[in-house]
Amino acid sequence: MNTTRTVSLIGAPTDIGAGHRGASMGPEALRVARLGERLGARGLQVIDRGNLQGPLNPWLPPENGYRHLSEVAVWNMAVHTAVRQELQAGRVPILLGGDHSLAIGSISAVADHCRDQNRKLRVLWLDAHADFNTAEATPSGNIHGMPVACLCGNGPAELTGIGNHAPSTSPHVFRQVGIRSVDEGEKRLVREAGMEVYDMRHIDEVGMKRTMEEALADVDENTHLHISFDVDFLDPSIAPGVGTTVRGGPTYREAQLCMEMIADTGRLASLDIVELNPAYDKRNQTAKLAVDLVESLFGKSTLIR
Ligand code: HAR
Ligand code: MN
Ligand code: MN
Ligand code: MN
Repeated sequence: MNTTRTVSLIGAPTDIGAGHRGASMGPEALRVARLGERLGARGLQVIDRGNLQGPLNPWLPPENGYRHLSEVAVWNMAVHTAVRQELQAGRVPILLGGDHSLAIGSISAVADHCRDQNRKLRVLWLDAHADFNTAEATPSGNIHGMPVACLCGNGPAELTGIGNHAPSTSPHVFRQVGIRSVDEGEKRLVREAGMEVYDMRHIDEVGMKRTMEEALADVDENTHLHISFDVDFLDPSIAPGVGTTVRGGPTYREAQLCMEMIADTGRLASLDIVELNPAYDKRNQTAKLAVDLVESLFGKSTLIR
């Protein structure tokens, strides 16, 4: 039996949904930090699919509450198709963002796949932000603040309709970890949706170990575990290379433990690495840290016992 897992790197070089330019350079920064080689050294087979293509960023103000809606939709359709194709081939897709609006394309593809395969979907959303905004609640119109809402059917048809099923998924599929910046209207929406949020206050109080035990509690044999890793999840003192830093995030060791506990489930089946912004980074340190953490996600451990 061939048990070698194959991962596919899919670059989506765009900042179309973001409030700062530069996340478009994320895919190359991750390659320069040797993401593919490091995963290869872990015994994984790695295919680099190169970069998807899409519209340039016109950098316009919001229209009806959204910035660049049509361009965001085009990028997400490309991401959806690419991710779906890798899943159907039995590979583990790794989306190299790009900003977090791209999770609409990747998670809608994962949700379609799970529906076809009769598998339970669980999404761990590692982020400083809840990304649950709507046109009414958003302070910015930036769609990277809206992907979770769109995936749950609360958004424009151009985005909620991506994939075979609208809505793609529902709030109970998500476990959000590291949250510490949620807009007022957005907070109300998160509460009403009953989404499980492990915010920084929770992590402060019970620690990362118990937080992850809770977040992973009902992951079972039949679970497809998707990780949406927004690099601004991390404390800015270790990860300055993002557009929207929020202080008070997980430390290096807390982040490692989070990744190691996910690896321990053995159920990781797809991944987004998003919001890395080399324009705000120094000597590619944030990309290197992201690669280090992704290695742990795929089973690299400092454990001796
Ligand atoms: N909540 C703010 C907004 O909607 C900021 C969102 C920032 N989002 C990301 N991704 N960086 O998590 O504009
Ligand atoms: Mn995000
Ligand atoms: Mn974020
Ligand atoms: Mn589909």
